[in-house]
Amino acid sequence: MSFPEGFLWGGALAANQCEGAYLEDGKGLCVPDMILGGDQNTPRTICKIIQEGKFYPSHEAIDFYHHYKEDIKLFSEMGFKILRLSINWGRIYPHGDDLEPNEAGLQFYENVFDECLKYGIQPMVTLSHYEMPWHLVEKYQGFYSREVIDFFIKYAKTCFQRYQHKVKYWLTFNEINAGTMGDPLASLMGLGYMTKEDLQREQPCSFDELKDNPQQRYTALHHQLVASALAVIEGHRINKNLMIGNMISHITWYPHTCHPQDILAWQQKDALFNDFCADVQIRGEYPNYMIAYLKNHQIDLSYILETDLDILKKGTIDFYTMSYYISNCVSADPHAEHIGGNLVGGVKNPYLKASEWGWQIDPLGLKYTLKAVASRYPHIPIMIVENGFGAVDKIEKDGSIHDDYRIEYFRAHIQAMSEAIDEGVPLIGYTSWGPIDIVSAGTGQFYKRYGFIYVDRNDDGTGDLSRYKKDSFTWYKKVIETNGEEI
Ligand code: BGP
Repeated sequence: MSFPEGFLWGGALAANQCEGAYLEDGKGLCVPDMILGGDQNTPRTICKIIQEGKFYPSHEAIDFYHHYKEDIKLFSEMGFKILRLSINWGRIYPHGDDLEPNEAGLQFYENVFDECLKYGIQPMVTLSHYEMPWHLVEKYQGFYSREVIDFFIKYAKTCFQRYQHKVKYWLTFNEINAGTMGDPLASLMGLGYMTKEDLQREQPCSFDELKDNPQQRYTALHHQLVASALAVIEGHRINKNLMIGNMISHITWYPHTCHPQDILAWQQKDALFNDFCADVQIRGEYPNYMIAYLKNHQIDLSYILETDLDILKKGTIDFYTMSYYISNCVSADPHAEHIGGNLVGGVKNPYLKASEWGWQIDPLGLKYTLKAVASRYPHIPIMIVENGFGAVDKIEKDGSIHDDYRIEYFRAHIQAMSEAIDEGVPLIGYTSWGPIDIVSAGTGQFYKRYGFIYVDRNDDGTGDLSRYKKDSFTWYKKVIETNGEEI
């Protein structure tokens, strides 16, 4: 086993999925606060008017806002070296376009970071993990409006200035490439984008009913890429020692067969989904294949200004990070068997098993992916900032939770990481997703759990929020203690 000295083991959370306290201490409403929870039979719905008496998972979540000391202590017990958290934009600028930041929000994160540092855990910050203030969605259609770039930069600068001596690793946007897919949930969460017509709706509607406008969506994504590059420039101007990265939702794609048509379909999918945003952020320019794709799809590119090209060139990132959960196949055959249940779709791989949500489990795919990323971008380090297994856990009468399926998932993925390192991949850290049970982003459920720590919280809003250690807790502690020698 070959994890380097000082390898950054830890976990990753998003503010909106754990904090709760959705209107406390001056926080404004954010995108997830407007999305109702679903369950196994009902999809999530959205409405611009909060529905009294209905269950919104982000409003209380697992109340990390009031439990952070207890939770960070548990993370330190596992030996975490790093904790990836997001700052909720709406705690700092409640409406997004406010003139002054909200001191109570700034102080909250200062306290959280101090608590981490007390245990030798370094905090790592995502500036925007699906947490755009709702006011920016309603008034500006999120990043579709160029003005939102300035609001984001003001927010980013406030955070860099305040926390530069406590936080070294920063990510601008979570899964910035999510907006390339045209899925309305991903567009809203990632870009804060909805069409004008859909924003008029006064009744809750499911995401399937929302419209996609590719011209507006690609405009919004471009503005987000410019905002990200500008944030890198500003962050480095404030403190040149900050390490500022991107964050890619990496779905590993395979051609379904070796038919040349499948190979071409796979190549295109991989380029558009995985490579495009990373190429812009690392190489500092739009790749030719993307310009061609947009033109071929009648997208008017006049939203790309000359000055933007300069910003993209200068604002390249310091390290590559990704989430990795699954792999899927691509087929040119429209009749190939598709997988249901996840946002990105894809064709079934007969060699892989899937979780209850259709997420295909592929540890070797992680090795392949790490090697592919390292050879595409050979000059920067890599960190996996999300990876984990969403499953239904059963709590026994004595409070124990036997989650060997989760241990099995992690064991195989950590093994794959170590093999990739042996083959030359410059991997510097690993933050598992949801080290404590939190709200699921895609389904809004508590039923889908990721944690090493169980939280007594259910989809009907019941549960007293007590924390319990699962079997995986002790297992991950050992992994960290032995620097990946014992898995
Ligand atoms: C990623 C998001 C996370 C997270 C994770 C698991 O896409 O960055 O916020 O939730 O996926 O997805 P889910 O919660 O839908 O199971």
